[in-house]
Amino acid sequence: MAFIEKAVVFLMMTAFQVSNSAVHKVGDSAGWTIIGNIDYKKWAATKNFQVGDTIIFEYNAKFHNVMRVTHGMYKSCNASSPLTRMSTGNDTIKITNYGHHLFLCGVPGHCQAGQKVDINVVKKVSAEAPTPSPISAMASPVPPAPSPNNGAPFIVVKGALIMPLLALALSSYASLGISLLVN
Ligand SMILES: *[C@@H]1O[C@H](CO)[C@@H](O)[C@H](O)[C@H]1NC(C)=O
Ligand SMILES: *[C@@H]1O[C@H](CO)[C@@H](O)[C@H](O)[C@H]1NC(C)=O
Ligand SMILES: [Cu+2]
Repeated sequence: MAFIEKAVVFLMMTAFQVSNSAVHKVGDSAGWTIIGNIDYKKWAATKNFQVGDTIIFEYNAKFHNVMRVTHGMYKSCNASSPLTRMSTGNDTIKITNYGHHLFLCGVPGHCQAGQKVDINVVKKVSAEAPTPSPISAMASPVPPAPSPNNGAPFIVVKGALIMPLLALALSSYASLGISLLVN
């Protein structure tokens, strides 16, 4: 019993993790470098970049930097007027919008040697349900009825998770009622 409950909780936490934002270290363990001919195009192609994700550039700040550039500058490895410039050796970028986020190393010769990366953030196409508006969420604080073939442990765990949510929803509902009365 206890094992099944733990397993269910673990599965639920894993499910939540999937929708959470990810952290991507450019070049993985190799980092941001010209040593080893890292193929950053290949690296980026294996990732699924999403809005909210974090990109980390880790490198030796004595030898490299990170510049965010336009498409034209990216193509021609022109580092003369970057949009932004970072040089801490451990630069973190939070993705806030869709599209191409283009970076190169501004040290002469490095971009030409392949130290450039295109972080292409595409819109998620999954059939994830849209977040309900606060009003409709408050107006229907009824948990879904458990299906008849659910095992008992699952219902226990589900109930344990749903009760605080239900209490929260009910209290919001109550405060909504009060504010409606006040108005
Ligand atoms: C690099 O970009 C700057 C600014 O856009 C431009 O003035 C310059 O001519 C470019 N250099 C080369 C080599 O293309
Ligand atoms: C880089 O920064 C991240 C947090 O943003 C930290 O977890 C990591 O340990 C840092 N790495 C180095 C080498 O300082
Ligand atoms: Cu470099």
